[in-house]
Amino acid sequence: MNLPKLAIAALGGTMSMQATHAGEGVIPTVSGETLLSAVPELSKMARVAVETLGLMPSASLNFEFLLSVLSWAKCQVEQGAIGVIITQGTDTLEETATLFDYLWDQDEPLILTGAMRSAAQAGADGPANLLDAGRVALAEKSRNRGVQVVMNGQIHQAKAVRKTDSLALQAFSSPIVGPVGMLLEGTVHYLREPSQRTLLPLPHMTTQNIAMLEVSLSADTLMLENILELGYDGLVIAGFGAGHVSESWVAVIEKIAKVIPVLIATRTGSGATARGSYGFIGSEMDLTRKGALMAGFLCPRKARILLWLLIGCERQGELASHLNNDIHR
Ligand code: DAS
Repeated sequence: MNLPKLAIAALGGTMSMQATHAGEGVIPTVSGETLLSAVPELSKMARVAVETLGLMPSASLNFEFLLSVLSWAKCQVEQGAIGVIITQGTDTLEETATLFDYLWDQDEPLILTGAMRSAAQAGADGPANLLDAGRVALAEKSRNRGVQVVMNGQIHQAKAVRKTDSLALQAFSSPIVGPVGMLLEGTVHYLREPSQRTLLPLPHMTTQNIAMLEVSLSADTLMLENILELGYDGLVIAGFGAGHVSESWVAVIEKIAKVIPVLIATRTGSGATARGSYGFIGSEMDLTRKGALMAGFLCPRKARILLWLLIGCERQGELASHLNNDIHR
């Protein structure tokens, strides 16, 4: 039988983790090949090409490495894969998904998955997530949906998904919009039509540094005051509520925004920044007048990815046009 080609890259994360000695913490050691062997059903559905591109906790992934993973994924599609899966740690999965989604210019699905329980743990979810990811990656109806995250029986759009629980099996959610689909009895179901996506060119620079600061009650301005001196190329602030900062931050932000892009997102974990509701010093209207940009529905981490990419392809002038209040883009 002529089975379709499915490509899988393993990068590490809890899915690949086990303890080398009893009583020690788990570390990434399990190869992609071994992960695949735990899911024999996949090899009945597709000709699977699997590679272990890394074995690391996702906290240690970086942009350069991820760009090389993306280029590997594109190569797989050129070589006939009808879908590609990347397995990685869940801690930074929402950021990787966003980065890839801005750059994935293929019709074929690129699916990210991981696990909340390590390979040797009772009830490990890695094999189930990998099988579900395979089902989604191979489904014709997954085409033209960009990058998606498959975890715990749900499918999430890259731009909407966030890790919202540290240890629970149901660690991922898409605030406001919910999952875009789900797996029921092994079948892929989508709940919405594919939404419009923003595609960006590959960055030709990767050395730009984007700082990210979160506001907090009665916070000092010490770190903020040093952003320019430290040579940052952009700043994202996880602001209060609808995108606000305290009065003491405003003059510093105004100074920084004259030199580098400053993006204000919300630290709340859900919802958009405001545009024209509040007028106090440190409000969204005040900060916008002083040169900052409001991130809309992009959470601070996703806003940082966008800023990094735009600076990397010298298109930061387009930043404002990418920050609209359309949750899907
Ligand atoms: N929290 C772990 C995970 O879920 C570690 C990591 O992100 O690599 O995979």
